Amino acid sequence: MSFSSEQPKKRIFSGIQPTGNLHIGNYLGAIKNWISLQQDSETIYSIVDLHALTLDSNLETLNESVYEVTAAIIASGIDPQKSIIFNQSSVKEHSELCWVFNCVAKMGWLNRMTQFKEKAGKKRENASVGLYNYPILMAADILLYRATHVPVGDDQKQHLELTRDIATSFNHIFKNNLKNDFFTLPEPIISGPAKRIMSLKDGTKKMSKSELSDFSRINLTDNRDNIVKKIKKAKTDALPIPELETELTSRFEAQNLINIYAGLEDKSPQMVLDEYSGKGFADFKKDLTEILIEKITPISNNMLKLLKDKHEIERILTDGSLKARTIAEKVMCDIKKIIGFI
Ligand code: AQP
Repeated sequence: MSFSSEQPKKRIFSGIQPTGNLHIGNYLGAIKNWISLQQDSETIYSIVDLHALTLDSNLETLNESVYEVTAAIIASGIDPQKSIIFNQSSVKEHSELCWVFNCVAKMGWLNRMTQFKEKAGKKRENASVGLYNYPILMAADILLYRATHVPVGDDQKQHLELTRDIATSFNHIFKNNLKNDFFTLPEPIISGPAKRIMSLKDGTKKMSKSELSDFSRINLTDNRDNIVKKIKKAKTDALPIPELETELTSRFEAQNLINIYAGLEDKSPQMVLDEYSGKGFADFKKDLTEILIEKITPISNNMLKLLKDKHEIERILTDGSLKARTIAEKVMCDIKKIIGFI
């Protein structure tokens, strides 16, 4: 696949934070889509290490996490021959464009972002300015490559809407210097029953790398024993599995396990209910455990193999960075001309 800095017909960009072990939420909500997209599109996938700086708790493990996350996405099926894989900090234009967008976006837009509210929590005054600005950097990541599509989990939908607002605003502010809109508006790709996988301990909370309890998630590095224990302990309710999806709406934990099963097996939740309705969760959990083991074990084995050769991971990232920079430098140069910088 060859990549140019011109506006492509279809170009995919997505990123993942090096903030600890990836989990099945990351896999089903993002990476699984990334794999299929690389067959027929230009695909650019970034380990977004600048985003990881937004929380102090990520700093200690940052370096190690970059290797782990890179290994995890390759082990899951992202092919460095087909996709550009690179670490965000190695392409300085991300930060440069972020500043331009800081001056395009409005405070009111950022004040509406729910992820900031969730992550900053009650100690908002102590949150970093970077955490507040996170969606602006995300807009720069996407628009720097003039991406047309962004595969993300449901949790990132609001940030993508902000990216579209920034692109529209940029096109409008500089319309006198442009023949046509410079940025096309990127579309989200959010699909399937696994677009928001919830915590195994609380079906109202997103499964997350930074949640303290390891029992809240299935990591891509979990072994058979861990998976058995975690699914056994996963919260459910006393009712049997229902016939219809509508009967799951207020049964958050039950719905989450059905969605995980459906996502892993490429089935709709209704197909899973057709198979299990009337049964209790004990039988269902046994089957879900086996499917998880079958899907995750090859990924974690592959990942461990890749992590034995860190130089190879560095080589892949350096190669990806060179390719990413070729596009980013040209786009940034165009943007500077449009703004009027000399
Ligand atoms: N629970 C989830 N269900 C579905 N998709 C998810 N994603 C994350 N969690 C879920 C998707 O995974 C991609 C990479 O996410 P990220 O690591 O860059 O950031 P995040 O969304 O903040 O993920 P975490 O796990 O919650 O990380 P921490 O705890 O470090 O903040 C994105 O496409 C995301 O939608």
